[in-house]
Amino acid sequence: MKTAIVTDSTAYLPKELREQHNIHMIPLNVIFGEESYQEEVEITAGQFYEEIKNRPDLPSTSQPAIGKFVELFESLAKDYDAIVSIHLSSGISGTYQGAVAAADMVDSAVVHVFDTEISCMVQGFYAIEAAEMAKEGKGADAIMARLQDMKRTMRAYFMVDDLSNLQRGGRLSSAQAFVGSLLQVKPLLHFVDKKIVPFEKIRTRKKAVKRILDLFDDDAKLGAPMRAVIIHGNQESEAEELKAELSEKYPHVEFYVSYFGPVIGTHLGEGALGVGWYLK
Ligand code: MYR
Repeated sequence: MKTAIVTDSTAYLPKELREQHNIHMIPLNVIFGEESYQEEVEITAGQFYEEIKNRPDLPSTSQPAIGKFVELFESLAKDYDAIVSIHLSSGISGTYQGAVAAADMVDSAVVHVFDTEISCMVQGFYAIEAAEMAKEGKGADAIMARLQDMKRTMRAYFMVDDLSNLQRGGRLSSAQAFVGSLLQVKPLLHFVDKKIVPFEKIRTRKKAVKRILDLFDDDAKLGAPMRAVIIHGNQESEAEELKAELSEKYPHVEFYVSYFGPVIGTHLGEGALGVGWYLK
């Protein structure tokens, strides 16, 4: 049984990691005025953060066209018996629904579409586990069951420097009055039922980071093998420092550093920081 693993660009798995695990990637788009760029293919995170410095307005984003999904699934169907396609939360993007619609149009392979209910490298963890299982020859049903099971322990908390981007893009699910009261602080955010909601109101970035690390410690102190990622919006050195500190404190945890790329960066703005983890 040969199963192909697909994820979208918002998993922000670096090319080497995708190649190492044989993960296929379909890009979302970031749109500056009339120009649309496929992220991770035509525009890197570094170029994106450079570009937004010179522009008064943030760009917009769009999901991959259904035709692109069909093209990819049909080409993979030549070499694989089944496809598992893993995507960012259906509560913040139409990408998952696009993949489901394309899966219905492809007869040459069975396509299973998975809604991670999250995004970024946390989504990437699902893709990596799926790829590890596919390499061992496990079938799509077993992979889908494991992905579903991973949701039990998957956690992610993040914060942004300026909440107005998320609010403007319509990706913050909360009562308007509550959002207004959050604009001056650094609320911790997380996903509930596929949508982004405030977790706690916190006054400063330093306290928000500390609170995330306390939440992480609640799970990590149990000593079970875990994977964790620190995700940054153009703050690589802060993320690397945090990784070094945490790796020393929690030797049983496999740490990664990743980034909020162009599409997610459009909605979070520069300076966002998040930590995600799960029990292996
Ligand atoms: C689209 O245009 O379909 C893409 C919309 C993406 C919305 C992104 C909202 C922010 C997600 C933050 C994820 C943090 C994960 C740790």
